[in-house]
Amino acid sequence: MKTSNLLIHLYNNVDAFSLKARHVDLIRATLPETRITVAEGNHDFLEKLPEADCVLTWVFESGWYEGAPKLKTLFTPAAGHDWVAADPAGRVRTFYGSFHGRIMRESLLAMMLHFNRHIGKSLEDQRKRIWGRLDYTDNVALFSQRVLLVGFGSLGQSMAELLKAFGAGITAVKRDTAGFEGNPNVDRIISFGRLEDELPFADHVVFVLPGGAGTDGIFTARHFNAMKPGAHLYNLGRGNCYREEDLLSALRTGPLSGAGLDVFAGEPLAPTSPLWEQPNVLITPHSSAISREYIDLFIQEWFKKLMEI
Ligand code: OXD
Repeated sequence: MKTSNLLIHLYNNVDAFSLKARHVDLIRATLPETRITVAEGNHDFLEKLPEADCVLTWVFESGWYEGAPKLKTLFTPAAGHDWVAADPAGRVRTFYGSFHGRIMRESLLAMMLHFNRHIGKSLEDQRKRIWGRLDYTDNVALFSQRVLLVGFGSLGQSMAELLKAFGAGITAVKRDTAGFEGNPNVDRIISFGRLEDELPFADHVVFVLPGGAGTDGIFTARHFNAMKPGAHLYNLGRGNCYREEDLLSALRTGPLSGAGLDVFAGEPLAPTSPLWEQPNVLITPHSSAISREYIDLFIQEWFKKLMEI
């Protein structure tokens, strides 16, 4: 699709999520015939919006579409639909990012290896100058383990590719499995209704689900009870899919041995949350997608989509 008037507002308080001069240079070089405006803040963005036919932005409220009569396409890096509303009139095509998997799968792997290789213990021993070589009998390799990916959109699929290379056995859970049966990176793909049958066999259960009413509380206390004793849970999607009280209870009294948590029911995680003090929990501050390559990957994906649409 040809873009004549591009308006960019890609500032984010996470520096890696903000547009840099080198990105603007690349866009100018790739689209020499396009008029490119980089907004200087929200006010400037809204002022320039009436002329734009394509927008790259982190935030867009549904009421703003009325003030954008020439707008045809809107692209946001976010995977979730939390910050950019779709056009209520359905006129403007809105595209959400689907490039995050290549970054987030490395964050997931770091969490898994942290638990499998007892890195927390090594750090603690190092601080105390302890040579605890005899305490690693529980070390385990991913190639002997089973991973259950709850959610098999672009993130889950990318994670499966990496975990498969490590030799892990992989089952994916998807609401609608049609068309995914032959995926070469998973051993099995099942519908959500069969999740409870798989939980007793999974060493690692990974949540990469979108937020919203469709996933609210879908993993219940009954599901936690069905998990394999000693299993680990990871959440890199949204924090609404289980109750944190149920998670805590599974961490304190079993069956869970640990959890790697990047997202929470409320963010930032409250200083009073008992999760901070739970010893078998690894907390990251919704940072699993933060990486220097973030905006480069977004722009690559955007160029590709522009050619396709
Ligand atoms: C997203 C995120 O892109 O959570 O949705 O970072």
